[in-house]
Amino acid sequence: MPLVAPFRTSFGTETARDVLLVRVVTPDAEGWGECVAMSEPLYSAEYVDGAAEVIRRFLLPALPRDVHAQDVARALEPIKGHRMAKAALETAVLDAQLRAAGESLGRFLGAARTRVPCGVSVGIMDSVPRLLDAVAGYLDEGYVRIKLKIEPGWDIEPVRAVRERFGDDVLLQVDANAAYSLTDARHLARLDDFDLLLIEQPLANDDLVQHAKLATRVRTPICLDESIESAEHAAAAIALGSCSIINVKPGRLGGYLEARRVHDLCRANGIAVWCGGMLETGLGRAANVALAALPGFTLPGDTSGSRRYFATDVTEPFELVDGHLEVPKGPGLGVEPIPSVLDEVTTATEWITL
Ligand code: OSB
Ligand code: MG
Repeated sequence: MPLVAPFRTSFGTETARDVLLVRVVTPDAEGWGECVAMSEPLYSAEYVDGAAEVIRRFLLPALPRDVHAQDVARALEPIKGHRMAKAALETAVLDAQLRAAGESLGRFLGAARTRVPCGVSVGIMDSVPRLLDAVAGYLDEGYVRIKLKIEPGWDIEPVRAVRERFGDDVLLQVDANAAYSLTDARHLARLDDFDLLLIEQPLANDDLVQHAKLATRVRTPICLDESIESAEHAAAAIALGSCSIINVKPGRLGGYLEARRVHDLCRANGIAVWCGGMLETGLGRAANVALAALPGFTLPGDTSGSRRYFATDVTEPFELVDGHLEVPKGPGLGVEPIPSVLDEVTTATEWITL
């Protein structure tokens, strides 16, 4: 699916998403799960063709025919990693189960609100004026929080420019996608002047100890994304003091059930969470919005409207109302692919019978 504009981060530029959708068909219902793995293994080790392969070859054969969503993770446990692939499968099973039971995902997860406030993730641009135009457009659309992607050479100046143009009241944060090292601590401390909500994943994915050291050298709160692949990682990061905020991304964590576990753990430990995104279509977006309605999600998420990324979404588009998205109320994800749109973007399908 083509993106409305290139999305540049410190690890690369996306112009389209190659989306893997898992559709589970049971005697009672069908369910959908979106795999958030990207085309190339640049954000994490997973990539979309690898996810398809591991699902086909290892994950599906490990599932009992009548598996309950709550038992999927345990059944898949012997297979290491591949959390985005596992998440897609578990979500599809859960969606089918909830549709059969007539229960919405929000209700199942414990949503405490009917709508969630929305932030937007703004990519690295060719120039500061272009960035300011993009941010102005998003603020006009009603986004309540701006996240700027940063990298060495695109950090202090764009943040300063956004603060100067839009003022101190705009909720503003940055995401480095692991582009810095601890030797950049003094440079990163210059961001302290701009009253940011947080700096997301400044250092490498596996650097929990270094993030804890960085946290003593910058005042801006540190938020982890890539580093947290499970509730155990979250517990370790909290114990070490590596972060005071966690970006909860269900794909990265292996599914919505593990995401809820991380939410519960953080809530009990006074660690704020917010819902991240991976350029999801309406299917993944619907599930993220349900998750973001849980009570511990105290910061706006990267739950933007469909048109932030796609001119035509595979579901009815999610549209901001007063800076918020409505939590779907229907059974399961509460949204379905529009058959004609799905057909048009489908490049391959594969059916596997258990
Ligand atoms: O680091 O949060 C990230 C997109 C792809 C991979 C990683 C990240 C992102 C985003 C966009 O920041 C979030 C979204 O709007 O879906
Ligand atoms: Mg991130």
